[in-house]
Amino acid sequence: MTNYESAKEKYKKIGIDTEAVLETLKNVPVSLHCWQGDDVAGFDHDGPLTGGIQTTGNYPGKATTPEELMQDMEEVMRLTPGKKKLNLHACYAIFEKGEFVDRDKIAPKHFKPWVDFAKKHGMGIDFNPTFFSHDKVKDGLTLSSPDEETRRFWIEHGKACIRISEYFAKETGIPCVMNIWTGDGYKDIPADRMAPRLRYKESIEEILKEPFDKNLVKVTVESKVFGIGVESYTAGSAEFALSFAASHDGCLPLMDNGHYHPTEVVSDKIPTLLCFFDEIALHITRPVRWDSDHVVLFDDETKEMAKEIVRCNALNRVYMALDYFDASINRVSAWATGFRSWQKALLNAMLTPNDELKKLQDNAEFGRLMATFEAVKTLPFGDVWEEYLRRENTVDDFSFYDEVEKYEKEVLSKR
Ligand code: RNT
Ligand code: ZN
Repeated sequence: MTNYESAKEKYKKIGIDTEAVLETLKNVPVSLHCWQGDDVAGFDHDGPLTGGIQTTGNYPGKATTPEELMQDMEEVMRLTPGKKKLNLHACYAIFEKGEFVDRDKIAPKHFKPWVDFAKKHGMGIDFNPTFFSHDKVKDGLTLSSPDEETRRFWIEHGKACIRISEYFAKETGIPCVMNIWTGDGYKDIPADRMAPRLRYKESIEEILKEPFDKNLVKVTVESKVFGIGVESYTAGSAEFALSFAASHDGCLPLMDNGHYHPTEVVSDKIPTLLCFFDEIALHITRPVRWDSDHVVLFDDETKEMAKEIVRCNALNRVYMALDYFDASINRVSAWATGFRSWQKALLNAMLTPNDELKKLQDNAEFGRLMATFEAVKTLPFGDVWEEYLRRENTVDDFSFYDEVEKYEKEVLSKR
């Protein structure tokens, strides 16, 4: 009997069919962000990363061209099990030699190579307007700016991105999630907290006037509590994003688990929002003390978020996207480790006897509930994980870094 077969028996005893679990898991799409590959640089500007976000580290071998970024992403896909969706930012537009088009004028054709890439790998595409790292960000503001010309520019950018998102959906046959996040806010105590939010609200409403098919493009609004240099106030606060999504047809809230106060947990917010929204979206990251965008690991809160999605039966109601960027270690390793961790968290959630545990809660058998929770923790999860990797033709955990090192030697070190 193999380790997997013995694990399968153990799980069967608590009512879990590991075969069905593996079949489900490999078909759940998770959005793989392009921006771990080049420290959120993109191809449409030379300036620094702004908007209250920052990458730290300068590990060698970073991708600097679309070809390199795609090559690295293919390596990440080879190193990870499970179904992927491609997540792009508008600043990753690909121009012809000598061509430059500003963000208010970008068009589907600037993303044609990405569409070809997605089709080659059978992936859908998600999209993000890039409201940062640009000289039209005025005094740290975009959609909430009091300056009409600035606001107009960024509204036009949003509209262009809706057109591009619809193009992605039509080309791939898979709906595109288009996420609006701006770093708009103030370093120090503002004198007016409402007007920027009203302008932000009106700007998104303007963007949404662009005609589009709501079944093809899912517009999400991402909130944030603070950013670097934007410590005192952000226009797109949690209440702002939630209220906006709740009051605008076809709009969904997006929660990034790095964007809340340290004792708040997104795992508890997932079932809450699922009571009110048909669909919600997530940015999965790892905050260390703050929104530090560390690589996602198989840690407690990551497990808990996955558990909530699974036990709410909401795998088809939650758009899951990864969002982290670490430049201090091998970027391909960082990228793939985060994806593998989320796959582990989903598998772990599916290997939990959720129905039985729910019954214990309803029957107020709290002692038994605690004991069962503890018993589940030492089930042979690793044996099922290994089997999943084997079936997905993916390297096991202990050989993973050897593969990374090989790629570093053969490709990254030559850049
Ligand atoms: C920033 C937000 C945002 C970005 C990406 C690059 O704090 O999390 O989602 O990380 O758009
Ligand atoms: Zn995010």
